[in-house]
Amino acid sequence: MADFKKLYDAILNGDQKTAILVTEEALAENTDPQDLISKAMIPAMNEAGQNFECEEFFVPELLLAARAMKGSLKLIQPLLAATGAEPVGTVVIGTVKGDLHDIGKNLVSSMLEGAGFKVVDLGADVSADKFVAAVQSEKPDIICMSALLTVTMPSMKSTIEALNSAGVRDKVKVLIGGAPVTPEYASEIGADGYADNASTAVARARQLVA
Ligand code: B1M
Repeated sequence: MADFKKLYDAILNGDQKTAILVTEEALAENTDPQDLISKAMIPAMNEAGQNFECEEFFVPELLLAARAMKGSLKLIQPLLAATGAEPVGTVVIGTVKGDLHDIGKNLVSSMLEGAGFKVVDLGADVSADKFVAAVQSEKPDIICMSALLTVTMPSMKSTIEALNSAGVRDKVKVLIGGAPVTPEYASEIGADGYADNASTAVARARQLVA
């Protein structure tokens, strides 16, 4: 039986070694990787965020928690991305300019790969120009933008404006997501869709290429 509590505590306390060990044990017992993510890993990151808000945690603790989460995710990502099928579409994904949060974006990226999409991951802190260049070179069906900070959400709007100025907006669908993003914001800035988690992102992406 997978030790969800131990994984939760290891991530919250930034103990990467234990997080990796517990994840390895759980996967060896055929625990569903999605359960590890939704029942232990994301709740631990949420508590890290709450601790940060009430000043029990500071940036170094957040970094350690993120490092532990990434250690576990590295083991899980190949399982999410395993597919031998022809790509159902191409997605360019990135965290927008000014924003360094990449864990959620990486999760969305792996789930899209697992659903059969070819994913071109531009990383974090991606400028509007870089998104435009990737649309021109990769000719994706969809671009996915992630933002975790309220102050970086406007970068989503400027990226859509840059796609318009470059004359490529009508060649690609735009999906956005990230904790502070809302469906209302998506329609306000002219995105084609919004997803509040990685599974929904896959469902929306499928609808957009159908
Ligand atoms: Co930062 N941080 N952080 N942080 N951090 C938050 C986001 C915050 C909510 C914490 C808090 O105060 N409670 C807060 C933002 C407040 C706000 O603006 N609303 C915050 C802050 C303030 C900051 C700094 C400004 C702190 C400082 O320096 N004073 C700073 C900013 C740096 C920058 O980006 N320029 C900062 C820095 C960092 C670290 C670098 C230390 C680290 C990030 C490490 C990394 O990612 N490599 C970090 C972390 C770890 C967090 C928290 C604790 C966890 C984020 C996370 O990974 N969650 C976070 C608090 C929280 O979220 N509860 C916080 C787990 C992840 C799986 O969930 O990313 O939400 P999430 O992704 C989900 C969905 O949102 C969705 O699907 C994912 C999977 O279900 N989704 C998409 C995400 N992207 C999508 C794209 C899509 C669709 C769905 O496209 C279609």
